[in-house]
Amino acid sequence: MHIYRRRGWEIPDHQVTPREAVLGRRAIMVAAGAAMALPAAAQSGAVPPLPAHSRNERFSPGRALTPERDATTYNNFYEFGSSKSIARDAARMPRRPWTVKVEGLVENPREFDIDDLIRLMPLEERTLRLRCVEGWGMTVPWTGFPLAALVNLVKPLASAKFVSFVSAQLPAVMPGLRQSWYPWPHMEGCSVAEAGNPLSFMALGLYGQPLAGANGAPVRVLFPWKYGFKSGKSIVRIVFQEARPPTFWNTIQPQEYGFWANVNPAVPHPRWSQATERLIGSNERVPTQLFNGYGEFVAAMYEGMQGEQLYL
Ligand SMILES: Nc1nc2c(c(=O)[nH]1)N[C@H]1C(S)=C(S)[C@@H](COP(=O)(O)O)O[C@H]1N2
Ligand SMILES: [Mo]
Repeated sequence: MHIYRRRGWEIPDHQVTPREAVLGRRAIMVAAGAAMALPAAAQSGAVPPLPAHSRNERFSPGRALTPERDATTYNNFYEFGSSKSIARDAARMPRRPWTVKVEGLVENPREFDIDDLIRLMPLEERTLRLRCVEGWGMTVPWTGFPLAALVNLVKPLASAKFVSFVSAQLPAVMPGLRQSWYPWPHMEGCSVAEAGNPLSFMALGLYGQPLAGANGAPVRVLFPWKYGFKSGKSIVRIVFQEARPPTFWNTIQPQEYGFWANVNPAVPHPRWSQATERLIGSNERVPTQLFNGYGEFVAAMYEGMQGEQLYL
């Protein structure tokens, strides 16, 4: 396997095109001619380019990057349907105007226009792994800001114990919402401590470009040590609260998808093993790691929580 480890003097990850992506694109152009457009080209809503930002190497994954084309065309986004091929439909996501309301048990509740939020927050690029509970994984460079920066701005009250993340519910562009047996809107949650962890991230971009609809435009949350279903897309509302919020997959099937959902290769899903994962793009199978390899940053948060189902 080709592992790409960036050194300080090298160019940012988003400027490095993985070899597979180059070959894939060339093959597409030869096969379909110049009229072939990647889904990103047709995104709806004019979005300004991401402002200048630095790179944060603290969480560098030591794993090859997933080709951009795979990360942007193989997705889970049930609002657009339950297939992996929703990128074309999700390109209809209206990315502007967009507001994110932060409310509940905080000193400074606030409704942010997305571009004001971008100006206020400390932007950085960081490369993270994402591990889906279904058994696949990817490694991509995200641009965004630490969720902790937003938490510090709104100042949670001492009574706030949990945070919920509500995704957009836009019937005009989201055919998946017609699947009325799902508990829309998509909602996810974490503890206030988890929201303040330096690994928790609010992503605005992928591979140096503003997020495409498929990856959760214009802003989505990322908890890279948890199964991917915790990382809600297209966030419109963040609520600080005392009670643990109901969450999407946990409501649908609590025996299969827990609230904490920390990645653990030793705890199988009731219907399949979690010992290994398939890297999308290369299809290589590699061992899954406890906390998706991020234990040094997050394990301490779960000490003394033995009574909880932390790994499902
Ligand atoms: N709103 C919303 N967020 C979501 C989902 C979804 O269906 N709806 N799918 C989740 C799942 S299961 C995964 S694995 C990741 C996938 O993120 P990606 O498509 O950017 O790889 O998004 C998560 N966030
Ligand atoms: Mo997932």
